[in-house]
Amino acid sequence: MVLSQLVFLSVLSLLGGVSSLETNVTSSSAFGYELTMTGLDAINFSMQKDHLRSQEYFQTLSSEIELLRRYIEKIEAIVIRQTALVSDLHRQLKNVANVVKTVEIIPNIQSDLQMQSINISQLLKDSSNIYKIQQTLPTTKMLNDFVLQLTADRFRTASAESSRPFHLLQSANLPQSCAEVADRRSGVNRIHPQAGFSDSFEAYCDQDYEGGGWTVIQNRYDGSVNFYRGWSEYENGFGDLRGEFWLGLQKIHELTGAKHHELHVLMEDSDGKIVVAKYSHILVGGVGEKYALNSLGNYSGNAGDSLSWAVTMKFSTLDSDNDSHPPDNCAVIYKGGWWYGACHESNLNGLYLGGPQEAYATMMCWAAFRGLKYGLKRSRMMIKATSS
Ligand SMILES: [Ca+2]
Repeated sequence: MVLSQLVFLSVLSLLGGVSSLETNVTSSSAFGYELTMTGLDAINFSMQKDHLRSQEYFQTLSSEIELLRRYIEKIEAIVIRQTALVSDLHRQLKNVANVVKTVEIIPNIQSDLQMQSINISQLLKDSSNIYKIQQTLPTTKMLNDFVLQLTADRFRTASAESSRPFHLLQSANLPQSCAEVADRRSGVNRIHPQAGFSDSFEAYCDQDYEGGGWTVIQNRYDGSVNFYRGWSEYENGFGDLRGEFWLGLQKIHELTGAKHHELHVLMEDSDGKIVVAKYSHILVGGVGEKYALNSLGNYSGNAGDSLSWAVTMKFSTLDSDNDSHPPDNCAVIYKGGWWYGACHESNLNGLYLGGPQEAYATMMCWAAFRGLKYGLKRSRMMIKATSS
């Protein structure tokens, strides 16, 4: 407004100056010039001010643009991060999907595991059965001995049948036990405990120990004969009468049933110490009673009594469990044939192992003498007919 008024006044001054041009030319021209210059200065000033304002405005605009640019950069960075996050999330989702799939097949895995568990327990059961069967299976040596025994039996039966009348005639003259054998030298003799009732048989007679007349029913001293055997062998006897042997339950039954017999059990340890357990009256039942140890009478001796506990016990072997131990067969556990209860304090038909052992009670042992973790060196069971 000021600028336009000045310009207007300047123009008026110029116009007014024309009418009095002639009268006052010099003074009017100077004044107009000054007015014009003043107007131009004002215009110049105003333009400079506008220029400054424009500069300020542009600076402000530039800084705002710069801020905007930075802001955009930040947003771009955020977008990049978000993209990365989204990508990561996508991967995680994939993983979750895989986990879900796995979870879905867990019931199948569980079912498979159950099947495998059943298979394994069946395998264990089968293995256990096989082990049990193996334990009752005879060894090659046992079979060989058995075949030899059968051959010997057949030969004896054949010879007995072919000479029956003579045999019967002979029987009447045979001694009933070793105590009646005329020959006073120790050795194998034929005896016939129950003439006319059962067959005669051979037995080893000890005529040297305590006045002689002893029938040896068990003899062990070097482990050359396997004593871990089945029922029929313990019933009929096995081994060599001139070496290690078991006379046989049927024969022991016949002897002790026919006459009053005492029993002496001689034992020796690895140090050469010899002890004896004496029993005044041994009586072994028949096959119907599983050859039960029906009596032993009174104990005496220096070995200690580790057999009286077995009175009334039936005989058990690896294939005939007649013990008083329901869950297992003591004969299998303790590797012998004996009058087991639940299970024993003596195991004279156990394994032949010399001296102290880690194993418990599986060997030829006698609790009161050297305990149940000691394998004895010798064992000899003898019976003798007495008048009492
Ligand atoms: Ca049993």
